[in-house]
Amino acid sequence: MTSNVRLKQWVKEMAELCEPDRVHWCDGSQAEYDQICSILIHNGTFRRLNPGLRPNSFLCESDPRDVARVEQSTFICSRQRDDAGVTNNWRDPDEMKATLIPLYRGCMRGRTMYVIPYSMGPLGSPISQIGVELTDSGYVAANMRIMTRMGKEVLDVLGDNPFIPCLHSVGKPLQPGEQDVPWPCNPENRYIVHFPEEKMIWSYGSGYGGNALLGKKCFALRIASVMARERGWLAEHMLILGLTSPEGEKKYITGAFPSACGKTNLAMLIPSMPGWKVETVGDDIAWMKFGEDGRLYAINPEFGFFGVAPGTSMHSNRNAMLSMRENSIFTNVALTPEGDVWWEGMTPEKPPRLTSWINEPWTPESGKPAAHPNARFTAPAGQCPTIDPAWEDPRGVPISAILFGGRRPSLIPLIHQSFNWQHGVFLGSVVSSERTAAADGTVGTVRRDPFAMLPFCGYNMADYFAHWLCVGNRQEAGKLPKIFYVNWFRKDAAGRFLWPGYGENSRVLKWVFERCSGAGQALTTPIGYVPAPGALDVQGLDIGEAELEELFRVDREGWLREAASIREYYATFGPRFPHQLFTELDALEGRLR
Ligand code: OXD
Ligand code: MN
Repeated sequence: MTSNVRLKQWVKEMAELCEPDRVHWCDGSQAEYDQICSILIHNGTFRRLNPGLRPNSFLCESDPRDVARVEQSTFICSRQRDDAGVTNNWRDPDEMKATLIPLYRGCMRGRTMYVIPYSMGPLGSPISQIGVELTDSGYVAANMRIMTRMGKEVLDVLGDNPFIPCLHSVGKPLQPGEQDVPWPCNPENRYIVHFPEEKMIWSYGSGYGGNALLGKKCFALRIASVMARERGWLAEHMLILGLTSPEGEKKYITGAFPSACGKTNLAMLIPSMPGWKVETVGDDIAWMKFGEDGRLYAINPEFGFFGVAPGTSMHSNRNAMLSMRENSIFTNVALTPEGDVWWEGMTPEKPPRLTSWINEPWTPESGKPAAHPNARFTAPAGQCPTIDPAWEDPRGVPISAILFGGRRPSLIPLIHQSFNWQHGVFLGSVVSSERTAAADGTVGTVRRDPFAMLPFCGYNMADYFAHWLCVGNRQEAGKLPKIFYVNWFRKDAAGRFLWPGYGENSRVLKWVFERCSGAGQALTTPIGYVPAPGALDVQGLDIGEAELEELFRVDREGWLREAASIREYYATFGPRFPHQLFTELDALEGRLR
């Protein structure tokens, strides 16, 4: 077990509150994982997939009411409302505890409380952090073993030091003799709660990944963003990739795109450009600190991928498909008669017969999706064929460029570069995207998602912008990463995508690379730098001059309307909003007029 007095005391207190039948301290071993999976099979939560097709892998169907992150039930409970800011749901911490403690009382009856010590980041890295999750969900325990480094070794590294306490319950106690359901949850009482001053997380009522695997969104983004601001680093919703040129020069790039907008695809991209190579450090979260040399270094705090399955195929993301070929968990996908998984977009042809994610017989004529649009795969990152040799380097990898982006059918060009760091922060602050199925809400409507952190910033977003400005001011400008904005999703008047995307995005990465090494040619436009004619390598690509022009067109009228909408958006933040961003907005309008 552990000598950590605080940890032992907290586990004891939480067990007294939640009254589980038993407490299990996870050691993180394969034998323990196998045992948890056997229990989940016995309970009807997991189904073993055909070992000949998908070794050591499981299918799981959630309750149809518990399929995505629930932003309306996610709270930042700072002492002052203003410290949570206008983009977060706020509750007074004492009031929230008074609501939750009665719910937690006895909530684990009939269940096991798993104690999961986990490290976000390589064990022992100076950038890593340790949390302990208590959960009554075997599904969570199994997923945490893939998504984090967890178990005994973490306790050894933790020693007597502080940790982030994370309490999770599905909120469904069992009466003596009561038969459990395959996916216990409590949709009427869902709370995903963060106490930023205490650095503590309480989650109740949901078993879904982003609400229940507390190392990921709750710790590595919401609580870590608070820690990062206090200590001068950055915790971001970003992929990290390594890009190597045909000459063998390597640069690392991070990218912040809203949920389900292609971070995983970009992180694992197979370049269409001969001689170029992309390697994967992470697909969702980056923690970044300045090194002694003044450069920004990033680690991926996660150990696995919790990716969106629909749309993933050998064509769209071969490396993701190979990452999940074994030792993986699939949630809310469809089952084939052979005992393997399927989802929309996995193959060009739909299979004739399946069992759908709601466990019903399915045929292509059913008229309903076979997999839920937010169906997920959980796969060990180490199984990714393109995993970067430095992905577990405790020092992190040096970052040359930061990309922002979202799904915007019009206006935003394929790529533009900021004039400087402050302008780059402006670009991050106005990220907007069509909503996707990753969270509850209307899919397709455009919303602002600054830095792709709207659902994940653990404090006042206005202070977050100020933190980004401040981080840049403290460093030598020449050592800071360059900042770009990409949009793979611009459409023509007929509604067709102008850019082929996927592997062809390597052409855009090549220009980014060249801009970072000082070679790439650019045109100055009112919104930033875009590739000069001929600077974007389109050799061998079937794209016409007219399409290229449209991809980079800066529609002054459209941008003036966008600037007005940004001004309205900025006005919602109140007095803590940094004036430098208004300066950037004024300058943009000035350049457009
Ligand atoms: C995710 C998300 O699961 O952003 O990564 O919702
Ligand atoms: Mn994400």
